[in-house]
Amino acid sequence: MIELYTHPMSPCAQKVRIVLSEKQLDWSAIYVDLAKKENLTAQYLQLNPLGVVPTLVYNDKPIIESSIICEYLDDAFPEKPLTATTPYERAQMRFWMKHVDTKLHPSCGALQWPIIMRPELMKKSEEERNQLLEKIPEKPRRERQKRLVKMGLEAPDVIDSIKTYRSTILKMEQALSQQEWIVSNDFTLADICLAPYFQTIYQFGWQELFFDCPNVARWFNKCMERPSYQEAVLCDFDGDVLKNLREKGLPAWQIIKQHLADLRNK
Ligand SMILES: N[C@@H](CCC(=O)N[C@@H](CS)C(=O)NCC(=O)O)C(=O)O
Repeated sequence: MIELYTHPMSPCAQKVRIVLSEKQLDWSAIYVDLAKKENLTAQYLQLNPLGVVPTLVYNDKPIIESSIICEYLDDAFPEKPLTATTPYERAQMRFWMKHVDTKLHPSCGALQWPIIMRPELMKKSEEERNQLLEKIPEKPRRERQKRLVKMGLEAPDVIDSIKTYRSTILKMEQALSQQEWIVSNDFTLADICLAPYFQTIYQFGWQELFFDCPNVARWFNKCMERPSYQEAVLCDFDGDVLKNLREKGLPAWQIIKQHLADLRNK
């Protein structure tokens, strides 16, 4: 039995859910309420010492880190492979996956966190909030979240995130002008790992971030059209949810748009 500790809006968990769906595996979801910080309970930390979703449990063994989970699933269930075929393409695939983990993921967090998690934390007393934030195991993440709670979208992380998103989009546009998917004409784990970070753009209505990149737009539309994407991601964003997120994303867009214009004028 495969179990996945997950949250509907977590891009890392979305990646894993897309892989599970592509492979048509049976699995069960255990929802971790990130707004309530269930990810920082002693019980969850035993399973995932980093205190994050996703965690996959298979044969009673927990596996953590979303990209590693995706590769693990492709190894353990090789039917319908999602790994690129040639060694060069595999290197490219892993480059994109690493880029997502180290650059795009923190950037997405800095944009999404002030809109979704911060308001929940602000309902708590300052003491309770600080106690929760102190429990975050890794220092860079702890410090970043403290900054984002304190400064919201005014935090310096936000402009850096917009720069990272834009440079990623431009690199993707170049790659996608040569081939159908990000590393070749085959859909691979690299596409799966990138797509949820465009879901964030889409759900908040920030598509202007890639309005000048037709190949990226084509690629994301094709990702969204896949049954796996609909089953693993879009099913959690029905009309009302999407409407609500678009409303929440609008004030942030004014800030992002300004930073974007500054970047373009440089
Ligand atoms: N490198 C980890 C990152 C996981 C991660 O940051 N997950 C987020 C949701 S996308 C989370 O659980 N955040 C909770 C928190 O930071 O308190 C992975 O790829 O699995």
